[in-house]
Formats: sequence, structure tokens, C-alpha cells
Amino acid sequence: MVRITIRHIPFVLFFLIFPFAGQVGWGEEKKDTANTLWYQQPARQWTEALPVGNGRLGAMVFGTTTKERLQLNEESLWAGERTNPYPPNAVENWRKMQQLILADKIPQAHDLGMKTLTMSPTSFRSYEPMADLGIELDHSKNISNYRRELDLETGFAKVKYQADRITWSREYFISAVDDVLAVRLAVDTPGKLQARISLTRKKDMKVTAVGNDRLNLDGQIVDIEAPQARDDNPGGSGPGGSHMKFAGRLLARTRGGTVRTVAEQLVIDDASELVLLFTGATDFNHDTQNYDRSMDPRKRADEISEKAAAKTWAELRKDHLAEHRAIFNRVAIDLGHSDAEKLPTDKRLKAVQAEKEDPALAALYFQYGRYLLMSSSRRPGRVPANLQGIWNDRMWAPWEADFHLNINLQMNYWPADLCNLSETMDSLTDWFERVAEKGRVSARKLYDADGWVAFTTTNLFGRTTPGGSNKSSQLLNGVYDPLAGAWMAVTLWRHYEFTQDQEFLQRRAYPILKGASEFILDYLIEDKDGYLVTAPSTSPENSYLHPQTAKALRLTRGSTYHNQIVRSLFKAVIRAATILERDDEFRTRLSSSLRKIPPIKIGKDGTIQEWIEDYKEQNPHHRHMSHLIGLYPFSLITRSDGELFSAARKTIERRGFGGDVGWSNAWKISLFARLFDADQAHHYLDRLIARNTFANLMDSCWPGRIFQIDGNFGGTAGIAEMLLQSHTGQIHLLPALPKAWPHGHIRGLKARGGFIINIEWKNGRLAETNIKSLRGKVAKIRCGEYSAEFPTRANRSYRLDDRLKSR
Ligand code: FUC
Repeated sequence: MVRITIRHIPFVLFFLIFPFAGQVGWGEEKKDTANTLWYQQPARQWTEALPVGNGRLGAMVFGTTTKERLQLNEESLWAGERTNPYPPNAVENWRKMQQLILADKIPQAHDLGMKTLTMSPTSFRSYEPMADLGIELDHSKNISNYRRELDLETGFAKVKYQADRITWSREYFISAVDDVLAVRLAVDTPGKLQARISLTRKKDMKVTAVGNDRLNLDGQIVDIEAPQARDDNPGGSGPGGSHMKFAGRLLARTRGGTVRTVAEQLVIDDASELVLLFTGATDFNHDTQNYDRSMDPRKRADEISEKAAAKTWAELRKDHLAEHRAIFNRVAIDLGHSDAEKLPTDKRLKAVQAEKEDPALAALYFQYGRYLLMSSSRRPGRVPANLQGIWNDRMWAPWEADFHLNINLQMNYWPADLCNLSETMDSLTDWFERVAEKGRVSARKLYDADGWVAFTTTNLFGRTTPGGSNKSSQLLNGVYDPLAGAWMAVTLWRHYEFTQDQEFLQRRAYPILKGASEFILDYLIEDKDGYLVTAPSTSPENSYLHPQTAKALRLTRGSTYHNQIVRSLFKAVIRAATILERDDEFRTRLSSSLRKIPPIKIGKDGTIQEWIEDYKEQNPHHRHMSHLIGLYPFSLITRSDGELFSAARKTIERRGFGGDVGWSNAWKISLFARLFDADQAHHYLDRLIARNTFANLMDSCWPGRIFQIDGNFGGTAGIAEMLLQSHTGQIHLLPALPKAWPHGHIRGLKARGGFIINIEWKNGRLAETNIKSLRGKVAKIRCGEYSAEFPTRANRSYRLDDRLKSR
């Protein structure tokens, strides 16, 4: 074994580093039931059902015995159209508003904005479910030995029970290879399977029986009234004068017995086994930039369905397994064990709610987040994970199940690279390229600015004008936050930092990043103190008390949140342009503007100021921690910034337990991990799991405990951030390992610079680390006070042993 020379960084540096040729855990197959959610009863409600998905199609499996329900989704099935309402004289009014803000005439600026910059439709329509697949079985209701499970490693949902002295078993998966939902039902007594299969939807669809073994579903969305109090009911007619068309294809095959069609159902008699294949499509054309809806959904669904039908069950299953495992099994985690592991998942959750320790549930939660991301954001999908990933059963989903850009979509992608799911970024990038194109028109029309803009809420059709359920929220969340899209754009830079994929940077990320910074350069204006500030500006979604009037206001200039977005984005663009050796002049422009962006300030109470003036916040416990984006997800506040680092801690402590929703608790895990406060990070993880998690381990949010997926993704990223960080240029091992996890391992996480890391720890101390270098960059490692730096070669693995331990 070759010893590699290492350069010791000051004082104690005790790692042995040598190339390691053996298999160290990435990509290998493993058989471990730790990655299974299981239950002893069928789902009684949607939040108990189990999700399967391939990035384009999604299904929630209820596992009901005599009346199975599979609730189906297709990622692009959205009501509505491409609407971007532009108020008249927008540029002129925005400039007037800016001047009022700079003169601290905030109420006047607000009134002007309400009068001139809001416009109907303030909102847009919702992501919709496609259909329900129903399976009625003829057997007694007297059931025994019932088990329902979801195996994250295989992507299989399964149901098994006995009725009428027959064992009934079912397997469900959605294949990314063949782009179909595949369901197999079997009985262990030949010829005993009788079933009726249906496709239903609340509205807008008709089902036709085709031949003796197929059902075709054809539909087109028709308007419904907006369910909440809104200023308006967003229009529905698309460019062709209509809402989206969609189609689904279902076919049945049996072993033994017969299939026939009766009315709009498939009837199965006397079979031993039944296989159902379903696929769906819409008229949305993902291959064009202009939101073209010229696709024939029937043709698309037919083609997919025919291709899949040519394969046997065994072939479909095998191909799915290989593809799924290759992604999922890249990461393995062990956080410790307890007796609770023997319990079904819902009972484990109850035990954790009663404050029982179950570290393996945290590990399951971590892997579930990875599973949910790969299932809602991967090829063949082309649309990013929305507020509900891909799973939604409501005709008008909470918050339209949209793409929310003031924390939520960002959080969805926090685990993407870190948790070794880099390909999930493809769907996001596809969608982003179109949004940025639309955003160019909006930047010009609303601000006469270069580049592109996007506000807090966006949809499938590239809404890049301010949105909200009424004019007031359109102003507060929209008009005040034209940098929401720029925040999201930094996600693409981070993808480059992890992957070092220069082709991606040049062709896909850079134009978006540069466009975001071009917009900001035009949006910034000099204030009385000589700072370059954004105006209007806001700090989502908190208000401050104006010192003179004690009125709660949101509108401001240069909020700390905005300043941090500008800093992080400009720095990323400068780095990117340097790497790509282009845009010298532009780089200089960005650098000189950067010098005039307000610094992050510390207020009288020792916390980071949320606003440019040291205002008192209306809600000190607000769920958003927007002025801490510099700590996480960005890296503007690190340990080396002593005072800011301490102020960041005070800030989050002041926010406290307020905002007890999934994503807010999830965010606090990563924030505390960045502060190296392992036990607080762990505390918020416990809180997330115990308070914001449904029986199917999906995350909950308000209003009224609704499902929202961001907390799942934020929780997964948080766990990883406790075990590995790489945002300062160093690969920091176990930066926030809590006492609750004394022994364990995590294998296959990614670090910036193109590394894959395996870490094992014992008694709270690092035991072994393997590093695989993907790009041959210099590896800079840190653990506690020790650090090491050594060159690597691409595709080689290195083992780091603590010298003291190896003695
Ligand atoms: C933000 C949050 C809400 C919710 C919504 C989808 O506006 O403040 O809590 O998560 O997004």
C-alpha cells in the first residue's frame, strides 16, 4: 500500500492516508430491512398511504383489502394556462415606489404598490390528481396476518394477508425504465382471484373499455371555483382556448382465469395472478421553451403502454430493481439501534411522540427523504418536486402544490447532491431554463431590467409575475420579493460545486446565474448611506414595527435576506465566470457592486439584524429565518466570522420553538449543525419527526396539518449536514454528532469538490473514513481540531485512519 505524502496544517494533524482499492460501500447491493416502512393495517386516510413514483408518475398505495385504492398522479397535470399579468406603467410606478421607500415613506409606498403593481389574476390554478385506480376483490372481510410495507431499497410497496384461508399478496412499483405503474396480485390457491378494476376521477374524464383487457382514460380539465377567499378566480383558458388534456392507459394480464370488460370496468374471474400496468400523459410539451401544449396525450400514453406491455412481469421487475437500487443504495446509514425497531412504523412514530429514543427511525427518515426525492424528481420526469413532491389527491391542492421560492423549493433540493442524488437536479434544471426565459420578459416589462426575475410563487407554466391568493399577498410575497428566483438559482451553482461538472456549468447553470445577477444589477439602487440596496425588499414573511408609528410593516429596502442572496449569487457568478474564463468586464462590475452591498449587521440585542435598520420584529418567533440564509444554506457566516457566528446562534435561539411547522423545524437542524451544536440539531430532528410527521412519514405543514414535502427533504439534508459538511472548502467529518448517536456510519454522502465519503464512528469518535475522489481535486479534510490536505487522483479511493487508533 502506497503511503501518500500529506501536508500538515498547523499543529496536530494525525491522519494516515493511503489509496484503498477495495469496495468501500458505494454502489454495492445490500439486504437490510432497516429501510422498510411497514404497518399492520391498511391506510385509512391519504396520509397513511404509501408513495411510489418514478419522477414522472406517482401513486399512493392504500393497501385496502377488498377495495384497494391507488391514487395516481402525473407530474405535469396542471389546471390553468400561461398567464403573466402585467400592470400598466409598471416600470414608472416601481420607480416611484422605490423613491418613496428610500425616503422612508413606507405606508405611501405600500399604497402605491397596492394601487398600481398588483393585478388579477393574482394567483394561478392548481396541480391536479390524474385518477384513482380501484381494485375490488371478492373475498371475505375476515382478514388475518395483514402486513403492508414500502421497501425503500427496491421501491416496492407490498401487501399480504390471509382471507378465506388463502394468502393474498400484492406488489406495486413505478418503473423509471418502462415508465409504468406495475401492480401484481396473486393468490396461493390457483384460480381463486376474482376482481373488478376501475379508473375514476371526480370530474373531467371518461373511461372507455378497449378490447377485453384495457381501459382508456381520456380527459380535459374544466374550471372549478377557487376554494379559498381570493380576489379572483384565475382564468382557465389556455392558448388553444382550453385547459390541459390528459390520458391514461390501463391493461390487465392474468395467469389462469379470464379478463373481460363490463361497462367501464375490467372483470377478472378465476385467476391465480393478475398484473396491471398503468401509464398516463398530458398535452404538455417538455421539449419546447414556450410552454407548448401540442402533445397528443393519447398517443404518448399508447406508446409507453405498448412498449411496457411487450415485457413480462419478471422483466419489468428486474429492470426496475436494477435502476432503482443503483441510485438508492449509494448511501447507507446506521445511527444506532433500539427495541422500537421491531414495531410497525406508525407505532414507532407514536413511541417517539412519547419521547422514546429510536435512532433507527431517524435513519429511516433520512433514507425516506432520499427515496421521496428520487421518486418525485428523476428521469423520465421533467418537472421538479413541487410542494407535495409529485403526490396530490386534491383538485385544488394546498398552495396549489406549486413551486414556492422563498424556502420551499430550495429546501426540496438541499439533499440532492449531498445525499448522492445529483441526477434529481435534471428535472429542476429543465424547468428552470424555461422559467428564466419567461422571467426575461417579466424583468423587462416590470423593471426595464436585463436578465430574468421570478417571485415567490411559480407554476408549471412559468409564472414570473408576482403571485398571491389576493392582491395584498401578491404585494407582500410577490412584488416585495423579486429575488426569490435568484436564491433558487444559487442551487445550480451548488450542484456544480459538488459535481464539478463544467459542461453543466457552462451550458445550463451559467446563463441562469448570470441572468439572475444581471437583473439584480439593474434592480439595485443607492440609498442615503451609499449602499446599493434592493427596493422594494422584504424578509419573508415577517413584519417589523416601524419605530415612529409602531405599525407592522413588511416593505423595506435591502433586507438582510436580500443582501445575502445578492452576495452569494454575485460571488458564485464571479467564480463561475472565472472558471469558464469569460465575461471579464461583467465580473468587475459584480465585484465593484459587491463592495457596496450592506454588510450583515448585528443589532442591539446581539442578534443578526433582519432589516437594514435595527427594527423590532413583529413576530420574534417567526417560522422563517430568512436573515440566517447566510449561515445555511449559504456559507456567508462561518466559524471564522467570530462575532457573526455568535450572533447567528443568538438569532436562532430567539426564533426558538416558534413556527412549529415541518420545514421550519427541518431548517433548524441544518442551522444548528452549521453552528456545530449537535444536541440542538438533534433536538429539532426529534421535533420534526415527533410533531410534523404523518403515519406514512410524510411531512406536515399548516394551515390545518396539511402534507407538504419540504420538511422531509430538509430533515434528510439536516441529518447529512450533522455528519458531513463541505461549504468552507474543507470536508468536515462529523461536525455535529449528537450524544444520542454514539456509534454508527454513513456511507456514500457527497462533498463539494467531487468526493464520496464513507464515515464510521465509535464512542462518538471518528473510527474510519474512506474518500473516493471523482475529479482528482485536492482533498482538505477536517475532523474536530485535526485537519489534513492531500492530492487525489480521479476515481481512486483513500482511507484515512486516525494515527492514534491505528497504533
Ligand atoms: C411559505 C411558508 C408557508 C408555506 C408556504 C407553502 O409561504 O411561509 O408556511 O410553507 O410557503
